[in-house]
Amino acid sequence: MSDTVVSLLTPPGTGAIATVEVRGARAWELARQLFTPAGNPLPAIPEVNRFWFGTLGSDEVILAVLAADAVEIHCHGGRRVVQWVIDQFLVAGGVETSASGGRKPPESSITSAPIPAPAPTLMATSTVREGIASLGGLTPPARLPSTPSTLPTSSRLGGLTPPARLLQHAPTLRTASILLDQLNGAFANEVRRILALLGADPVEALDPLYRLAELGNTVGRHLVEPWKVVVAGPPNVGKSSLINALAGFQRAVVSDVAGTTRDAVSVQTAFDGWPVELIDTAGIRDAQGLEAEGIDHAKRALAHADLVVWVMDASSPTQVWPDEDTVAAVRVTKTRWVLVMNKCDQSVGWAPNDPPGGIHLSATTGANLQQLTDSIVCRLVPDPPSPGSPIPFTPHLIERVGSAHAALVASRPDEAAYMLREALAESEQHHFASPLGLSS
Ligand SMILES: Nc1nc2c(ncn2[C@@H]2O[C@H](COP(=O)(O)OP(=O)(O)OP(=O)(O)O)[C@@H](O)[C@H]2O)c(=O)[nH]1
Ligand SMILES: [Mg+2]
Repeated sequence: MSDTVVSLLTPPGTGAIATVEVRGARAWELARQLFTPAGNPLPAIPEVNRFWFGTLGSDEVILAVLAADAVEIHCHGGRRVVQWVIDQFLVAGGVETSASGGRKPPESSITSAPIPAPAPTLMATSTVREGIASLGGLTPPARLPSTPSTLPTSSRLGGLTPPARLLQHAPTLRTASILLDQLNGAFANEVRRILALLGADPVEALDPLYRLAELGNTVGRHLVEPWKVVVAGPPNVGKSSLINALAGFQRAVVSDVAGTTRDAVSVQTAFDGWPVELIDTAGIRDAQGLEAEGIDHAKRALAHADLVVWVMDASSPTQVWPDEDTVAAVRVTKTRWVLVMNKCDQSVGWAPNDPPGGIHLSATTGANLQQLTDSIVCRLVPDPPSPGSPIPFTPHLIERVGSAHAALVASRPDEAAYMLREALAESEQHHFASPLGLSS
C-alpha cells in the first residue's frame, strides 16, 4: 500500500499558526483516530471542503478536508506543538516528508510509546486557549458541498484552497475563527441584509452599515496583520524590560546604561487572542551620533503605531512626558496612548492616580502587567465582535464597505448599494465552495 505522507506546509520554526498536511490512502483514518471534534463525531467517509474545530491531544486545532485522501491540521505554530502534531501522525503510521520531497523514517520505527503532549508555550496559552475561549459555545460548522469540483483547479495553489491560505495566515485561533465565519458567509449574509434594507428604507441601513465599516477598520484590518504597539519613553525607564515581561521571554536587551536600545526591535505576541506586534524603541532624548540615529528610528516607528505605550519611571522624582516632536511623529490623532509608570516596586511615592489614567506597574516583579494588557486590548478592540459576527475581512472589502457608508451618509443610497454589491461579489470569491457556503 502507498505511504500516507505527513508534511509541514508552513515554514519551519516558530510561527503563530502552522499547517500540517496528511495525504495518502490512510489520511482520513488517521485523522479520525487522532482528532476529536468539538461537536458531532467525524463521519466515516471524508466530506471534502469541510472544516472542524476540535482537539488533537490537548491542543485545539482546525481539521480541513482537502480531498478524499488529504487533510490539513491548522494548529498553533510553536515548534514543540507542531512537532508533537506531526509525531502523532507518524506514530499512527504516517511517513514524514520535507518540503523538498525527501522522506524521513517515522519516529514510530524507533518507539511506539505515546508521546506526551508538550507543555503549552507562552503563545499557546495566550492565543490558542484564549482564541478557543473566545469562540464560546461552538456549534458544528456549516456543512459544505462534498464535491471538490466547485473549486477551480487553477485556484488551488500548492494543494491549498484560497480560504485555507487566508486561514493559514491568521496569526491566532481567534482571528482564524473570525475568518472562518466570514468564509462561511457571515459577511456576505450581512451585506445582503443591508442591501435589502437599502432597498426598503435607506435610513434603516445606516446603523448596520456603520457597524460593519467600523468592525472592518478595527478588527478586519488585523485578522492577518498584527496591531503595532510601540513602547516609547525616555532612556532607562524600563521599556525593553517591559517588552520582555509582556512577551514572556528575553528578547530586547536590558541594561542600566541609558541609551541601550538603538533599533526598533519587535516581538509578536497576542493579548486576549488579538495579534500584537510589540515594538521596542530607543529612549527619546537629545542625543548625538548612533544614539540620535536610534531616536530617529523610534520616531519612524511611532509614525506607524496603532497604539503608543509611553513609559515613565516611578523611581524617579520627575516624570518625562512626550515632547512636541514625539507627539507630532505619531501618525494620526486616532492613535491611542497608554501611560505607564514603571518600576512601581521602587516608587519614590507617586500617588496611584498620578498621572491620571497612568498604570503603575513593575516590569521586574510583574505587578499590574495584566492591567496594562487589558488596557491595550480595550483600546485596540473597544467593542469586540461576538462569535459569528460579520466583518469585512480583506483590505479591499474594508475599503468598499467604508465607501458605501460614506455614500449613504452623503444621501447617495444608489452608490452605497453599488459598492455593497461589488463587495458581495468579491467576498463570495473567497467562500469555501458555494455562494452561501452552505449545503442542504
Ligand atoms: N526596580 C526596577 N528596575 C527596573 C524595572 N524595569 C526595568 N528596570 C531596570 O531599569 C534599567 C533599564 O532598563 P531597560 O529595560 O534597559 O530600560 P530602557 O528604557 O529600555 O532603556 P534604553 O533602551 O536605554 O532607553 C535596568 O537596569 C532594568 O533592570 C522595574 O520594574 N523595577
Ligand atoms: Mg531599551
